[in-house]
Amino acid sequence: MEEKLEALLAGRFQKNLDNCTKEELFEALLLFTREAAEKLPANTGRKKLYYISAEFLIGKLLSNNLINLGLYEEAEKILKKHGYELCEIEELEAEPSLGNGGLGRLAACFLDSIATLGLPGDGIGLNYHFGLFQQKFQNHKQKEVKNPWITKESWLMKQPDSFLVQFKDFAAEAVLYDIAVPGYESGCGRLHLFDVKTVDERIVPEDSIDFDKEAIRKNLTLFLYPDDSDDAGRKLRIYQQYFMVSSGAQLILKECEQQGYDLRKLHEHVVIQINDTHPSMVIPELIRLLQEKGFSMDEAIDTVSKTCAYTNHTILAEALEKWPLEYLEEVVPQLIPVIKELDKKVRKKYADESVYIIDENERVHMAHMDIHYGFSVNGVAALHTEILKKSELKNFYDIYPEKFNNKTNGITFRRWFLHCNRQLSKYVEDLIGNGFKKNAEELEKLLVYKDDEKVLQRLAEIKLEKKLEFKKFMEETQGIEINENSIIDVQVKRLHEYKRQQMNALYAIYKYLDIKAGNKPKRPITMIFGAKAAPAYVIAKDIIHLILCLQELIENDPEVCPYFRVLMIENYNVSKAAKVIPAADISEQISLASKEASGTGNMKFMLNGALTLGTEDGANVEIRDLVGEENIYIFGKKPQEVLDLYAESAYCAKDIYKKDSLIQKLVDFITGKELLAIGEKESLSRLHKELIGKDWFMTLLDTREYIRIKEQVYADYENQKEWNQKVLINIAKAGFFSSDRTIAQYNEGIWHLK
Ligand code: 26V
Repeated sequence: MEEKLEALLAGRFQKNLDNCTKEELFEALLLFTREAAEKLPANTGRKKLYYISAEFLIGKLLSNNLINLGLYEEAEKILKKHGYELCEIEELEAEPSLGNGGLGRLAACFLDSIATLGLPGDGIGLNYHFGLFQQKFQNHKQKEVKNPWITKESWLMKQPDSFLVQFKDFAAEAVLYDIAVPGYESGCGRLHLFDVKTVDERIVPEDSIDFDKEAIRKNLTLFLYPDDSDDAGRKLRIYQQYFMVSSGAQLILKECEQQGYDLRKLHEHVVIQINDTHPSMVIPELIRLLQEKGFSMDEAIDTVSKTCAYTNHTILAEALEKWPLEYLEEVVPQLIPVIKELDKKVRKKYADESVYIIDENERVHMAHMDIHYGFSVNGVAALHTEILKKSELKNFYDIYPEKFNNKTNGITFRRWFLHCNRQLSKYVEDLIGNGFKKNAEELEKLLVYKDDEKVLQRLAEIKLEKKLEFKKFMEETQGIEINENSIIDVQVKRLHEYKRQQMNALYAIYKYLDIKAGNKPKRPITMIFGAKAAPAYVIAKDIIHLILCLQELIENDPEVCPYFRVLMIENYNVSKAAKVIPAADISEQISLASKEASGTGNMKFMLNGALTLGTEDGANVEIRDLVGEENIYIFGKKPQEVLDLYAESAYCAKDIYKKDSLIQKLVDFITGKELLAIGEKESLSRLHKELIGKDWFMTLLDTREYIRIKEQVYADYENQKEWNQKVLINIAKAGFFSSDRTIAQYNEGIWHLK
């Protein structure tokens, strides 16, 4: 490797390992690693998976690719010899933020596991030139700035393929870039990212994310849309989605024909996993393309139905895509006859209006199309799948019980353990050997050390080391000096009311007032938030404003800040996750029960030795079942109670506010004189009003119990032996949440690849 790096540096920059800049070294490493990945044999077989998704939140790739290629240690050694630290060089990589949050990150973890398990499978998505906006804090508010990531040399490898995608009023040429996905000590998969040939990044001004919407035809792949776009944004999403699925479908058929397979047996050679409803138009598009190749409508429908499988990632009604037929007519009229035929067949068979594809308001329900014309429907955690079957999709489950199945989410341990926590994973290896790297459930071997004081002590030391690293990072990036001896209590995830960051903020107010009243905590507490709000989601931005105002208030209060601080990480993203998660003691997973389909952050924290403080929601339930009640902190109303409250419209925030003087005090603090002196009245009053007048996600319902249990968690931390035992048990039981297990189950139950 050393000679190759020297050769690259000489060839490109006339430099060597002793006199190059860090930037030059990074580029040499990138080129070296890209080539090594490209050279890996592709995983092959007689049937291939296409994981089609509007988002692949891959994050930085250098270190992870080196790990998977088995080259990390060697690279580290060579760099050290010449006076560099690999972990400093990896900082120079621009982060591809090609996803909003959990859904996109899951797709990235899945690609890693598919390649690692040797399964023939590729991702299909879009090459957004600007990933999710970059977040800046200004006047205690979120400001969005464009987020370019494509540099001259990158992981993208231009492919010769190009496809024509026809819209009503223009045609776009789709070009293809691939990113190699090396498996861990295994073969290679690919991420295919389609791009519009004519994209011009210069039409977006430097300091914003606005641009001329008229120019969109030439620039369909300019932006990843945040998950709450307005009407204009919604139409753009249809363009993007069709661009992705049409070029994707053409690629799939082309690869199939190149292999010499009979398209009439498509389902024996191809399986398409539809990641949420963003790629659902692939169903009518494939039917249309097969008709062009001589299939009758019925034959095409039958073949496609045996090829496509759908994953549902949310039960939030507002997140389930329903496109006005009119919009589709304006963008992709060629799909309308197919969609109408699909709907007609459903209407002929079933009297129940709730399962129609086109509803009475002429809106096309994308999920309904997937369920009728796919062969599998899965949820992403046990509880989530049960809710789909029993309530959200009950009418479909009654028709097709055999299609429904659960695949509990997982995370890749290469990134979320081996890479982000080398100290811990090395120590684990010393204790139980390296079998866990290939079979994560071997982590259970750690359980024999449950009473070993030395081991428990070492776990605590590693946590302290990770806190010190995080401290250094926060000092360098935000000028904030955290106390490494404090309890680090973390809530990092997209900002959404159902995730209830606002409840955590109410706790912060509680604690602030309690300390002001003279009750100092036994040990300092650092509460950390990290969250982006969708730019048009007003209340979410108000919640960020509240948290930043609280931060300002407390940082300037010498009576409080030695004991208790509230800090917000700016521009929370994948690489920042990898820094804060290993430093955390407490993992906040406090969504309103039934609303978080799974969560995957919860798994990352557990694996890195943080204890979960959470509601009975998503995968938290499975974490509890694995570690036992004693090793997790679960609180709040249960999923069924919440579903009943919605069904009976029985929740009234104002009643709680009126009856409970503590809650009233905390909520009123939002518009009290302390915060108004710092923040903006309009924003804080709007949030105050929302919490009392609406509170759709029932914050006030669980606030009291939340305060009680959080106090309990902080008190329990003082018994370090018991705390570290719980930590050890959590790490030992985390093996189930490896995405290798998830992918093995997808293959067993849905894909049948090998
Ligand atoms: C989308 C939208 C769009 C409209 C406005 C509100 C809203 C709220 C949420 C969403 C999310 C859609 C799908 C999604 O990202 N689901 C996430 O998928 C993860 C991977 O399965 C899972 O761990 C998270 O619990 C789930 O929220």
